[in-house]
Amino acid sequence: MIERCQEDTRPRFGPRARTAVGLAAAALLAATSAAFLPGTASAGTTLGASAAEKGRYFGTAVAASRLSDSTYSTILNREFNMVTPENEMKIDATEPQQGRFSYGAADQIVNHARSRGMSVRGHTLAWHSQQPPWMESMSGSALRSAMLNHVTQVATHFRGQVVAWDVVNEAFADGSSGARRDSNLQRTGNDWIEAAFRAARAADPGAKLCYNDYNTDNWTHAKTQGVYNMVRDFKSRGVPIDCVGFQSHFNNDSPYVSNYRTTLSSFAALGVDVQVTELDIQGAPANTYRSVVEDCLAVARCNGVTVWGIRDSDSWRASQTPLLFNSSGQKKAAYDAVLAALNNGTAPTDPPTTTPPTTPPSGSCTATLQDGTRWGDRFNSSVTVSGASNWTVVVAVTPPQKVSSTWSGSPSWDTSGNVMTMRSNGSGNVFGFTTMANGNWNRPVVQSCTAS
Ligand code: 9MR
Repeated sequence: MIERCQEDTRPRFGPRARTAVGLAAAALLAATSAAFLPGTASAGTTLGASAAEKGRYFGTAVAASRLSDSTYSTILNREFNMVTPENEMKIDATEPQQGRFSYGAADQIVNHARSRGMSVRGHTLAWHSQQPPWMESMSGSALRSAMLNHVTQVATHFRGQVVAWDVVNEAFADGSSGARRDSNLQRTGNDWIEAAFRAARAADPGAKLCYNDYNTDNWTHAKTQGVYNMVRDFKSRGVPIDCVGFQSHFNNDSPYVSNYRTTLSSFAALGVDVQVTELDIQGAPANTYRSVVEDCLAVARCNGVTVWGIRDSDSWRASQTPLLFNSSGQKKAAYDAVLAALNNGTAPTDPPTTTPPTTPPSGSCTATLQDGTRWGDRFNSSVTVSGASNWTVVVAVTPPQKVSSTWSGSPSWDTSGNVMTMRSNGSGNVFGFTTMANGNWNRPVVQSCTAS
């Protein structure tokens, strides 16, 4: 993990950042509202304040053209503490002609948000869609250079002003392939995504760098697994990725599923933060909105929820009335459900501090694998270690099996993704993991146990 700039006062996502939020962001936010500060005793009465009490944020997409609508801006300023420009930071908006950058509408949103103590999520630096015509017609190394220059220029312009970037948006295909989406960017080479992340890190080392996509909510879907495998690969190779955004546009064709929490927690277990980035739900059923918020709050590394618009009339899917406020700006039942879920939720706890052992243990240990619960598509295993408190256990699964989540240990992976090295993390001598069978039900194999 790359160290953050110490002088950067942007609020940070995540439980490890809460001390920083409490100090650095206090200075930033105190001028506007004490209710933003985590730790306020009473239950919040707005979405942003309630989320902040739980160490999270609650955000919305914002259109610059609507800021002059007083009903819109009144709700925005009252309820939200994170803003995503809906279209104003996209490639066609920020570089309409090659090499000529245009930031007026994006700056307007950023200034509106930051002057009121709200944070900003940048959306988006590299995407197959909403490219300006000059970029749409490019290919090969010229396109690769133009894309990297765009990432560098835009991330540099907003350096210090956005807490996170959707560096790459929607790069995976729908359907059963789990593969990358074909696009002019993809055809520049499979490494275009990691190249974009490295350029963004160089341009703004203080921003969290996220991959963002839709239809990645259902843990069993190939697209979800495809993104998961990319993130796992990036983490294992040191590609600078910090977070994964789940757009979560739910409707009758792409409904909320109860394994959503598993999806969020499985990605988080890879060592990235997760966020719900573009939430809207057809018909705005209160129960589904509540479930989404509860799922986020149940995952320590889920930093916040952003809805994709304020009133139904602001939505890209207005006819589905999918948002928390009706077209007159009145709170809907889903609003009350979300607020209640935030107020009932829990703040993430900081990771336990471990006391280093006084005498360094050495030598070997024994690791015994036991079968756990089995489902239609996956199974659990647990491993009990004896003979050491500081241990390293290597476990292999059989391709095309994939380990989807782990607990009570610190995992790392070889490049194939099939060999997991699990290190003790102070939480005991039993760790566990879930294996997606992908048609193969072989037992995982313990290859070694080493005391250190
Ligand atoms: O809400 C955005 C809408 O105003 C634009 O016309 C549309 C153009 O592609 O993009 C919408 O936002 C999308 C977001 O940038 C990425 N995820 C899907 C969103 C809904 O289409």
